[in-house]
Amino acid sequence: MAKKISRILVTGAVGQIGSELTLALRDRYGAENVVATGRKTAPSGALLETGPFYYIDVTERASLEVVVRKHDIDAIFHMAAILSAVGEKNPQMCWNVNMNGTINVLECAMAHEMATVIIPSSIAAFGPETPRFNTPQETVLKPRTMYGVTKVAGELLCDYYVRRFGVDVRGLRYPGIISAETLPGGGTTDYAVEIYYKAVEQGSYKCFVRDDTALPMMYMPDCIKATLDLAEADFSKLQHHSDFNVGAMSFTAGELAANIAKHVPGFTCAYEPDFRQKIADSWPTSIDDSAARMEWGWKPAWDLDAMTADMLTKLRARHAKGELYKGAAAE
Ligand code: AKB
Repeated sequence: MAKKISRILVTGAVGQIGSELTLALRDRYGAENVVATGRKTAPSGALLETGPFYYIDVTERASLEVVVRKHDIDAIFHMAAILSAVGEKNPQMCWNVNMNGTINVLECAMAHEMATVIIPSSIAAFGPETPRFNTPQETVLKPRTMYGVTKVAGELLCDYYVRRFGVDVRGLRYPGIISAETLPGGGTTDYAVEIYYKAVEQGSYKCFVRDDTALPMMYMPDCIKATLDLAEADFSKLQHHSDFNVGAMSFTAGELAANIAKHVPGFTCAYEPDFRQKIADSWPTSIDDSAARMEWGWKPAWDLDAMTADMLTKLRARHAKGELYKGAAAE
């Protein structure tokens, strides 16, 4: 019988997804049962005020072990990772953090017979040889970025621990995630978040990919729901484990700018592609997520129109309080 999740540790809890996921987990499992951890960046008030927080380095197993033992942890949501753009600037650091972090979490989960471990993957696992439209679940995985290399290796490593050691590991291939609370740190899809902040702050944006660049994206409430639903799915019904495709919406940078302009009169967007264009061009434009739909009931709720209206409402409220750009990239 599958074990029940009771006491959770979140790595990368100060990052874009980790910061909102930690609060959602605290609502669900009780604040004192969800331990937030980060490496360097100071946590926001909400993270500190609502439950325990520790600084750890996932590349050092001992620092993870101390917190796991102290809080008798039985589930880890491993969100700490170096993303694609930063990874291309420092590939060795990307390999070290992503691979050693992943194996330390897996070893720790095995040693403590944990109920479950969530280790996300990404659309970065795909590469230019992968079919770009409606990218299948099973397909060519030949990424060109170090981040993508660590995601493919991570998926294989996680599935190895499932089959070889019986560790309950699950993961999703996140698309670009868009949110109004914490800025992403060093990804290629960051333009789809920054554009909203700049629209609210200054009514214009300089985008680092071409206007015809189409990528799969997801709004944060769907991202949190997908992560929690997968974590709580019946393990015996899962045929896949660490590599679920999950889709929500796909649009070009130009369509995104036009959508924002409907709500921000006079909004303008200029396009000045940099090194991240090549990364974006190697990723899918849309995702076939039928395995996730069939195996654990995945269904997104947010589309571009609804997301834009919600993002702008939230960011305008934060702007009025003088809060924007405080939650910069976290490690
Ligand atoms: C990135 O752009 O690197 C990430 C991702 C798609 O995993 N947001």
